[in-house]
Amino acid sequence: MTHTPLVSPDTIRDRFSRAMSAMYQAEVPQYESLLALVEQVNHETLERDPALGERLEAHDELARLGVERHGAIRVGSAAELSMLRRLFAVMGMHPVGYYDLSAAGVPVHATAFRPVDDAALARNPFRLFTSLLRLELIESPELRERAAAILAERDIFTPAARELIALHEEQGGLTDEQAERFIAEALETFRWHRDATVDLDTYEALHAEHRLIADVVCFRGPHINHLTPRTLDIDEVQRRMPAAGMHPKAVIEGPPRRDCPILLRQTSFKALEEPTRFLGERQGTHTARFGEIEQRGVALTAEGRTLYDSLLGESRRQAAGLGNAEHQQRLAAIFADFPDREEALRRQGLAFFEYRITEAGRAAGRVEETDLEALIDKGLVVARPITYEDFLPVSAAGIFQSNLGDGGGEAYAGNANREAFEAALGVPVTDELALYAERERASRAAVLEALAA
Ligand code: OOG
Ligand code: NI
Repeated sequence: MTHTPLVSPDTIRDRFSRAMSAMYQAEVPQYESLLALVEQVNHETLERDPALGERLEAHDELARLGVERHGAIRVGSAAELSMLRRLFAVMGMHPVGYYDLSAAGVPVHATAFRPVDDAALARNPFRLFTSLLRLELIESPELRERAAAILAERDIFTPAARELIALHEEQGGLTDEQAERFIAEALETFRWHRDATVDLDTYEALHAEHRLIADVVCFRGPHINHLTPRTLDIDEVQRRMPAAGMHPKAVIEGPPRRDCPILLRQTSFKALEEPTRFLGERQGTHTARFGEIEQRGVALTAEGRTLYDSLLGESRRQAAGLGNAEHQQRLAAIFADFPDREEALRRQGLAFFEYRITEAGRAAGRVEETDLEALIDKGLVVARPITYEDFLPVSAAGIFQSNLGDGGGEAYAGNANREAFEAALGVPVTDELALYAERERASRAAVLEALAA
């Protein structure tokens, strides 16, 4: 019997993310313009700052930059969410983090499906922010039941996608030919449908409760609603967006511009109004899809995150209503309290770093010193910031709201329910801080072991 080799999940994810990007470019022409703008600005940034290019190269991040994207979808039931978990597992993407958006007036909670190990992240860090609608937060019992009944009627997966997912679980992987079929079938789940599954009155009733409920309930599937490329200079892309025909939201979410970028900065342009056909041959429109860009920095420890959250809270109090330029100035002034040198971030335990031995370290023979900062001073070890691979709930809420209209409100506030989310998902979500901490710990142990040998 011949034995056909299985393709690695990293290869399937890489191919799938390219196929998704091609599909979205064909669906949303502005996305193509956005990719071109980001590529241009990244190119100019690297020309101007060759040291940045060398650093990215040393961190295995230069190669992934051109393919790096995250997207987002919203699903309506536990069955859909748990099947998606199995679908993403085929591509080596696993649920990391729990995000409660009810605090921001959006009746969903979410996780990010993403690769977790270093080699997989370096190959293609494709991530999908995946929200689950919380029907239990809908006040009206009739509307809640109506929405649940509509959702119960649909299957967002093709029969072949279901078969290939089961085959993957049985065989422990897919062959090249099966992987190609899987990609084509899985893509169908994320496609845009111009035809709603409900009549206009039903759509409007759900929309009146919350626009997001209409978006999740009234269509055949969880259309991908944005794909976000990673830029090296978000301020510059934001500045050039209007000239390229894109109108960004008022302010950039997240921390201000810094010498040592932290976490994640994001901005988006408004959702498009798209013609939609409702049952009974009625025409209408629906806004679902938008554009977003992001710039990523170092992952913060729990202490760093607490400091970030408190400074961000202060900025939100002080900078509410300001335009982007003033907003960024105010933010920068408040974030002056957040150390902006790598050494300080390390010494104060605010951010995660990965340690590697240098050529000099390898040549040094047996070294007694075990203090990493002393070893760095001697040039025997280097520390590299670990890139933040996740999302930020306050930023995500800002992105949701800019696309849903501003009337987010507090209607659903204070309703985090991680246990219910994990029960729907079928597994616990991985704690993102534990992943970064383990990566730092393992690199430190490996360096010290090598120097002591
Ligand atoms: C997801 C919004 C969150 C991000 O990057 O934080 C998000 C959505 O609108 O479905 O994409
Ligand atoms: Ni996003």
